[in-house]
Amino acid sequence: MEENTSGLTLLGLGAMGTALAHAWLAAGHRLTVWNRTPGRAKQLVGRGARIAPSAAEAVAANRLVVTCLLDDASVGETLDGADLAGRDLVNLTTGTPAQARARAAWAAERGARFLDGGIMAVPPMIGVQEAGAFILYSGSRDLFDEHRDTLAVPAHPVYVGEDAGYAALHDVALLSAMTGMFAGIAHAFALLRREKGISPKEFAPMLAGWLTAMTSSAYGTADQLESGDYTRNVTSNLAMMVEGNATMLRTAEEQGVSAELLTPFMTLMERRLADGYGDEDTTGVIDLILR
Ligand code: FVH
Repeated sequence: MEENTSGLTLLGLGAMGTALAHAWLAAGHRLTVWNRTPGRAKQLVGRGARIAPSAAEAVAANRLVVTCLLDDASVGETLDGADLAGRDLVNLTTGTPAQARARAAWAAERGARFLDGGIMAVPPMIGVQEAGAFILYSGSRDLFDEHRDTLAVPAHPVYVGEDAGYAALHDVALLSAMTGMFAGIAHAFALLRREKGISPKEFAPMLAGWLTAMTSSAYGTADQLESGDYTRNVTSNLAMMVEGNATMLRTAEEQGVSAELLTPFMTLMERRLADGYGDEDTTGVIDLILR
């Protein structure tokens, strides 16, 4: 396959890879695709995509090569045997920071520039500018700057640093915060689950509004961490919050709900209070979990 300089190659046509392909094709980009299971690529031919017979030939077709595969191991498997010299490799496969750093070194040994990406979106948000999706990037700044317009097509690109591990680290930090929020949502609905007089659909806007209002606490935590003063601008102190925990635990008991989603965090709050930090809020918990 002949190399072209303005097109791009996409390896991986799962749910996310297919959404990326549609976005680039809709924006008029020349796209070469490859997928392990070839049938998944066929639907894109009618939209103008070129199907490469092998991953190596797909890599040879364009300077810019994007991978969106299951995991880091599948990236290694797919690119094994491809000539990466002179390529700009952008890996949108979710992985850990250490995997991203190792993949960056691996790409450099093969003569490629490397950018790791963390997609903060689900497939239907890709290519929909108003959906609020963004993609975190870290690694080669030159690669990012040169391909910024192309990278901006699926979702807003956010560059977070030369350290190739930073995109994955930001990604996982955001997903971890989301996981805690999902735990809270699950517990809240469980409390109401057996109440005939409370409709989940009526409660949902109240819950979403409350969580939205509470997210500004992230700024307060950041300010305390950067100043080193965990008592700065405290509005609800730990001593008061631990008292409130008792009410939450009693209510869970009354409603026949296990408190297992809440207790890990509450236990840490109690430990911090017992250590004498009742005039802080919950920022000190961060120090307790650092190993
Ligand atoms: N889908 C989502 O909501 C999330 C949103 C945030 C980012 N993730 C990450 O994106 C990567 C790809 O996710 P996906 O949704 O496209 O995943 P699948 O639909 O499961 O497709 C997986 C593709 O990977 C290919 N593949 C798997 N193993 C291998 C292998 N050993 N060698 C070559 N290719 C492999 C698979 O091929 P096939 O099964 O069709 O042959 C698919 O193309 C992922 O890192 C998410 O965490 C998505």
